[in-house]
Amino acid sequence: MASERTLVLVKPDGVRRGLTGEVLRRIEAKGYRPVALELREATPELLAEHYAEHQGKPFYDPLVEFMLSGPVVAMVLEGERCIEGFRSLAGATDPTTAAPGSIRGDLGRDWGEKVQQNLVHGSDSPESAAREIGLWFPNLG
Ligand code: DAT
Ligand code: MG
Repeated sequence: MASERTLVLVKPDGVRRGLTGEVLRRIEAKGYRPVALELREATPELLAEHYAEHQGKPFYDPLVEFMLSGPVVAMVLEGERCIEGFRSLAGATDPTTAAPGSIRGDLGRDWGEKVQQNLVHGSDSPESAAREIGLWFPNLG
């Protein structure tokens, strides 16, 4: 299968807790390579597009507020099947029950917030990846 790309975010909780290096270590140890990487402040406009599928859900407003609470590290990874591969590294959405061995399972937990603070985002399909990479890195060739 041809190599593919995915968009990964270390969310504000991960940056705040000093876990960017640990996330990158796992990504690189797995064999995926960043082709773009930047410490970035999200904006409400960018997040409205990024999380368009979640608009109207009960956790949407807390999600946007959380994603604006500090810088994120945005990156594009490349590698064969890296979209599903990174989702597997990340683990399930709920960090309390995400499998040990995964980023969310090893490093995340419930903090009693309305929104799950689960350290990382990864695109969930080739269509999402293309859309999200275009949003976060419009000039990437
Ligand atoms: P994922 O990040 O695993 O792709 P998602 O796209 O369904 O999950 O949701 C986006 C983010 O919204 C997720 O990372 C955390 C938050 N979230 C999702 N479902 C939630 C819920 N039921 N309660 C609180 N936060 C939730
Ligand atoms: Mg998602």
